[in-house]
Amino acid sequence: MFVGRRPGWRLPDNDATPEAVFWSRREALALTASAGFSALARPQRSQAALPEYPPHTSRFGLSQPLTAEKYATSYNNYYEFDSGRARAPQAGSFKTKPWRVVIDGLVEEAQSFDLDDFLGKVPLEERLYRHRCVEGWAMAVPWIGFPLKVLVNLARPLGSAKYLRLESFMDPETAPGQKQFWYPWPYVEALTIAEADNELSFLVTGAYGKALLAQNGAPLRLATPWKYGFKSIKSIVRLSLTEERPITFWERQQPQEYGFWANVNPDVPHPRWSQAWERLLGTDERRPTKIWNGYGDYVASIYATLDKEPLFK
Ligand SMILES: Nc1nc2c(c(=O)[nH]1)N[C@H]1C(S)=C(S)[C@@H](COP(=O)(O)O)O[C@H]1N2
Ligand SMILES: [Mo]
Repeated sequence: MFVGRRPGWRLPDNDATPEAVFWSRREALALTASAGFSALARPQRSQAALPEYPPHTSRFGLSQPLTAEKYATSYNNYYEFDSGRARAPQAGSFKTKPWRVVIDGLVEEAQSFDLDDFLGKVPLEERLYRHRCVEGWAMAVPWIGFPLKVLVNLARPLGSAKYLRLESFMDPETAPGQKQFWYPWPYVEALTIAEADNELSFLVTGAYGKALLAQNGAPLRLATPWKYGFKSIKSIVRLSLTEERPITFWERQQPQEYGFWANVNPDVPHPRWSQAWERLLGTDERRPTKIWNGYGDYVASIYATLDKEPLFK
């Protein structure tokens, strides 16, 4: 019998919410959901399911229901397209194929490749992850993708590399938000090497059993579920290993409010609101925020020697 340690984000089959059950429950709840959602911008609808993608009912699970797909794909945050409430890109004109990705900086072998070519070679898996936006809403999504370290290790980082900088696309013609010159475009995020190497750090190419939709960050976005959602950078075109700590998009824009670390903590309020509670997207439920968004068993050790850093901002 296999008695290896089972990661907490991986539950036995019978713990994962069966899609049909969760759907009927969420559809019922949707009838009572507030009118706010009906006013949202029309999101890009489903692309064809990709046969090579793992099935919905994977062995990765959570102890809470998934967020209904229609909320996770319509209540979005994507400033390149819309800084308003809906924030779903008018995705029709956003071309995510072909998509080139570069990995460079302090590496032995910089690479530039077509994402589809790369995805033909890397095994994809499904993970049910919680997501906590710094603004107080939360969701749980069945992402499809592969561990971030798979891509980073391809380029063989040098010993001098201390950070991974991730950069989104730049194209103000298709992304009108990028004409708002007061933002420091392109969107940039960063992790330490230890964070990027952590098993939870995941590059996402799909969700809900399908190719990722533009509003969720197609064709390649990050998921670091123990950090506030703004770390989960969308539509990545470049990953660079650096020695200096990169200044991230929100840190550059509003350093009093947003820092580099952005780890979830109910006890450290945002300067303008409490982080003690979170609102579950698509429901009327509120529940207490968990430190590290509930993923402390996997990530707290990264920070054991960093107690002088502002880890929760
Ligand atoms: N490039 C880019 N990535 C981004 C953002 C953005 O505006 N631009 N918003 C971030 C924020 S604040 C959150 S909460 C999540 C939202 O992801 P979702 O729309 O898939 O829920 O994306 C993050 N990644
Ligand atoms: Mo967010």
